[in-house]
Amino acid sequence: MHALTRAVRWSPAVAALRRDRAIVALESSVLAQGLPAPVNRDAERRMRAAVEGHGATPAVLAVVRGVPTVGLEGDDLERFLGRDGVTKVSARDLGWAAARGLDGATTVAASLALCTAAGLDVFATGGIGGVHREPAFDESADLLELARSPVITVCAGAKSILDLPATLERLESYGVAVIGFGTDEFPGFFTRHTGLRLSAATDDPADVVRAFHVHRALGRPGALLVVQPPPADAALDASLVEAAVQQALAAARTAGVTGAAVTPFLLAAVERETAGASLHANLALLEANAALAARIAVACRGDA
Ligand code: PSU
Ligand code: MN
Repeated sequence: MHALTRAVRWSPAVAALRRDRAIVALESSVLAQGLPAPVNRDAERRMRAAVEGHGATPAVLAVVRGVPTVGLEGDDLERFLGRDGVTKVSARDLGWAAARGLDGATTVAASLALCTAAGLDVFATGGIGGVHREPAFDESADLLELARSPVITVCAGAKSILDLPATLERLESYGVAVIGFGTDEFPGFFTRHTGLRLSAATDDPADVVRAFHVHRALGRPGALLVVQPPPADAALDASLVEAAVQQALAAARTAGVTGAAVTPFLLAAVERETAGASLHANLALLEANAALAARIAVACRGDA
């Protein structure tokens, strides 16, 4: 058991279950910035049900009116799903969001920081941020936080809007282990295949747990990134996605979008370009990742 920190508040519902059940942490930026209303509500519900269906407890991470929180629920969750007045919070923004009493939706980077502070071992998301393709240098803080957060992180790879070969290279430089689950390729978020080979692949959660224990015993600082392709019936065709991404990048150039706004802007543009098919894929993969994270979290506890 990790030391508890007063800097993080546990919701009563999650706190009541934390002794007996495995917990799967979930991010909130995907709910408040990545997905439009009202489907963000479906996403939250489906992820929650997937985690519970596999015997674990979901805990959405967020900064709630300035308080870093494990378990975003009730009226607070409603505010975040409404999206208005909710700031996108990366790791560096946590202290500031708290100091100003903001509602902050945590990205992968900020969520990993909260996992580490709260002693949570397993985290699920849709796709991590990574190295952007253009126009200027832009690399998501998700990568650096993965390098220093010893957390099993389940995702469908990095978002299709990114430079995936460069992102995978960066993960290697940073010492982040990448394990394919049911694949030996780095998935393309909306697409199942990228042709980017991985050196580790399994379809057994126990392998992930064993690797994590050794990783921790050696004092390795970083994450174990478990990647699985999006479900086959929701995945998109690579050429369709690439065409949509090109359109989205052109729109971002025209609009002069920079900084934290880039990722939400590109995701929304891809959604328009694919007539909502990307949204369908996004929801399906979030649910599948939450389910896999729950299986791993349950196996992790059994093995502790
Ligand atoms: N994946 C999605 N939708 C999202 C994100 C990921 O399908 O909204 C969010 C995650 O919170 C991720 C963040 O950490 O985008 C990355 O943003 P940036 O590139 O600004 O670091
Ligand atoms: Mn950025």
